[in-house]
Amino acid sequence: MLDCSARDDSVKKRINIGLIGYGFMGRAHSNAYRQVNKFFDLNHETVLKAVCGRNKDHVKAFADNWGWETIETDWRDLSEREDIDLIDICTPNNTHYEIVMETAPTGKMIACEKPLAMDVREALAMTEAVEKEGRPNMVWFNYRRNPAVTLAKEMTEEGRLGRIYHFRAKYLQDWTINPDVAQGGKTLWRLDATEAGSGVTGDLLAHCIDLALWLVGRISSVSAMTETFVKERKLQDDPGKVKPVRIDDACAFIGRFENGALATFESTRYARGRKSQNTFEINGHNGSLYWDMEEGHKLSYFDNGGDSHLRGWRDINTWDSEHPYMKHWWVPGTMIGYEHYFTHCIADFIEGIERGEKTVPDFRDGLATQEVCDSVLSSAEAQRWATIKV
Ligand code: SOE
Repeated sequence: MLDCSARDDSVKKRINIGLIGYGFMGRAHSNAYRQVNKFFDLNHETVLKAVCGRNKDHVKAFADNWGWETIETDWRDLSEREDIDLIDICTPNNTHYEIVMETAPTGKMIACEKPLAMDVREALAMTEAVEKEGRPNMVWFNYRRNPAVTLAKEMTEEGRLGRIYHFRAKYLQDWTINPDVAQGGKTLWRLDATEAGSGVTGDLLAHCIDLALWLVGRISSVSAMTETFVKERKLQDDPGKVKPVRIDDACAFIGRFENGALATFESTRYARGRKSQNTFEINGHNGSLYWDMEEGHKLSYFDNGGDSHLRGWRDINTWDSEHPYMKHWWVPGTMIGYEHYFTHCIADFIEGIERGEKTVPDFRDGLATQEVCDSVLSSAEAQRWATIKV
C-alpha cells in the first residue's frame, strides 16, 4: 500500500490510478492525470494503471487512446487489485455508493465525481466508510479550481468584502428542451432519476452549492421550487419505450446561511441559448465579486474603498503568474480553460497528501453539499422551508 504521508524529495513515488467509467468525466480525469506531472512539481507521479468499463472493446479503445496500461470489465476486480492506489469513480450516480462501500475497506484512496451520492443516507455512510480508513478522499468539484474562483476564495478569506449579505448563483443550460432527447443509457443517464437521483439539483446546483459553502459558509435552511417540463421521454437503450421523467428539469431556491447572509440559486436545462452559464455574485459590506464561467478567467470586483467618484466595477483577468495556479501554465495573458480545473484538482489532492493535510473538497464536504441538495428537493416537494441538519 502506497505511503503518501512521508515527503521524500529524492524519489518520485507512484500513485497507480484505477479509473472506473470512461465517459465525459473519464476523459476529463484521464487528461488531468496525464498533464499533472508535466506542469506541477510534485513528489508523486500519477500512473494510468487501469481503466474499467463493462464493454471490453470500448474500454480497450479508450485505454489505447489515453494510455491506460490495462483494462478491467468488472469494477470489483479493479478495486481488489493490489497494484492500484487510488480508485477514481466516474460512473453514474447510482453506482457511487456500492463502489465506495466495497472499496474503502481495501484502504485505497478514493476520488469520486459529484454529486457524491444519490442522497444523504448514502453520502453519510460513504463518508464514514472512508473516514474509518483514514485514507485521502476527494469529490471532484472542479470549479473551485478555476483561478478566478480560487482568487475569490482568497479575497473573502482576507476579509476584503467585509460582512457578506448575499450570495447569488445560477447554472443554466438548454440541452434538454427538445422532447425527443431520450433518457437513460450510456450518454443520457443524467435524465433518468433511477441513475442520477435528481436532475439539475444534483447535477448543476451541486456545483453552485459547493461554491457557496466554500466561499460563504454553511447554509441552515432553504425554500425551493422545481419543475419537470417534459413529463415523459423515450429510453435511449430502447427507443420504442417511453417512461415518465422523474428528474427536476429546473430548480430555484432561496436560503439562509448560518452567518446571516441570504442565498439565491437558480438552475435549468431550459434556458434557450445558455450552454453552461455558471455564475455567482457575492455582495459584502465593503465590496462585491462576480464570476461567470463563460468568461472564466475574469473575476469582477467592486471595491467600496477609496475616492467615491472613482469607484466602479473592475475586471481582474486572472492570467498573470501571481494568480492561483497560473505560474504552472503558459506566459501571462494566455488563457486556460475547463480541462485545467481538473488538473488543478488532482495537483491539489497530491499536494495535500504530501503535506499531510485534509484534501478539499473531501467526502465530508461532498456530504455537506448533499445535505443541501436533499433539503432543496424535500422543500420543493413539501412546498415549505426545510432546515438543514448539521
Ligand atoms: C451536465 O451537462 C454537465 O456535464 C455536468 O454533469 C457537469 O458537472 C457540469 O460541469 C457541466 O455540465
